[in-house]
Amino acid sequence: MPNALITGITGQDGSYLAEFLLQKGYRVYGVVRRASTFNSERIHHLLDEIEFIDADLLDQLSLLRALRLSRADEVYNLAAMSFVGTSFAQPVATGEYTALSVTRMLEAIRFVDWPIRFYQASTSEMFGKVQTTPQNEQTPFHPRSPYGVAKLYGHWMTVNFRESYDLFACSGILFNHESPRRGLEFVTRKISHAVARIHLGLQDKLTLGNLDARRDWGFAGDYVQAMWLMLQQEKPDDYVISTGVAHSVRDFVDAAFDYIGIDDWSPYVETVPQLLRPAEVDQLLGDASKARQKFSWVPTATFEDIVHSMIEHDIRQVAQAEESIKKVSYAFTTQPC
Ligand code: NDP
Ligand code: GDR
Repeated sequence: MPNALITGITGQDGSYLAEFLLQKGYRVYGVVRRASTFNSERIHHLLDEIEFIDADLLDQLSLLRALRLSRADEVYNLAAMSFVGTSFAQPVATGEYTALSVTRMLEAIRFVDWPIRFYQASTSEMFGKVQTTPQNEQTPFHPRSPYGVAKLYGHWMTVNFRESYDLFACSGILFNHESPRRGLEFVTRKISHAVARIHLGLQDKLTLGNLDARRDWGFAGDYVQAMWLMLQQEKPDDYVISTGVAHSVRDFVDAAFDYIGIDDWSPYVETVPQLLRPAEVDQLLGDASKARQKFSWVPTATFEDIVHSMIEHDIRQVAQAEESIKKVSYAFTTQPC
């Protein structure tokens, strides 16, 4: 039974990857950092199957300890400060978490005495201000945010450790991937959640920034399989993972409102300059031919599948939450006082 260590196991991708590896028969270890409440929402159904290790990206010895406790054969380094917006507000912290931590983990791997295969969660944000479309492994980088710059550092350190120390280290250059487990601050989930609330009569406005930005959106469950496939190849390498189809934020809004039967969504949506980024990535479109050729990876979910599954999930979740709030407030109103 191989051992896998996942940093970022409480995040969107970590939860799908943990499910996938458990199904494959791996023993799965997950790095969790201490917080006043354990962020276990996405892995609640797996709590009995995962071994948790207390560690933090900023504390290198805790990463070494995590390697020793897990005796990992494969390390999936998914943990990071992953939100572009926050990276403009906290550029130094983003450098610590998202850039330097990659080196902390790579150095820790160099100091253990068994072979480890390493996956680094790189991103299409490294392409940033794109010069050529679609983007593949040869496309020049031009990041447009502190997050993109930090990830580019992590990418090059992964390449450098592979070249310097013959480490089995892969960088997956993944384009945006979404799911009902996406954080509420990212635009797709912000839209699906707001549209669900509008459908249920709980909200009447959705406030957004740039509706013209274009992204190549895929489904997170498909993308974690590509991470694993990269580590099963004979040689380590870097791969672009994407669907090859781009849509605008406006298209996402359109599809979301269409799903709840609203054609003209203009009364519900407002755009505000405060939500525009200091430097924007206008468009991203990936070419994943290398992954398709090398290990037959293809995405299964379409844009419409993704939008619909997110809205269906959010309608269900918001309705349930409202129901439990009603129960609690009813319980309070019937308390003797
Ligand atoms: P999430 O934001 O959902 O998850 C981030 C994870 O990192 C969480 O588990 C978080 O833990 C953990 N983390 C953050 N800081 C620390 C720390 N100091 N110590 C330990 N753990 C920490 O991200 P996603 O799942 O969406 O993305 C996974 C990775 O892939 C990220 O590195 C992201 O940048 C990258 N990526 C994502 C893409 C996407 O479209 N989703 C595309 C390309 C790359 P906690 O729960 O405690 O906050
Ligand atoms: P991104 O995702 O920056 O591509 O990074 P996000 O969903 O935050 O933004 C996508 C595009 O939508 C525009 N936008 C808005 N974005 C947010 N968050 N909120 C809004 O209200 C809004 N209005 C318009 C943005 O300007 C942007 O152009 C994600 C993250 O998962 C990264 O970790 C990952 O590396 C990349 O995808 C690939």
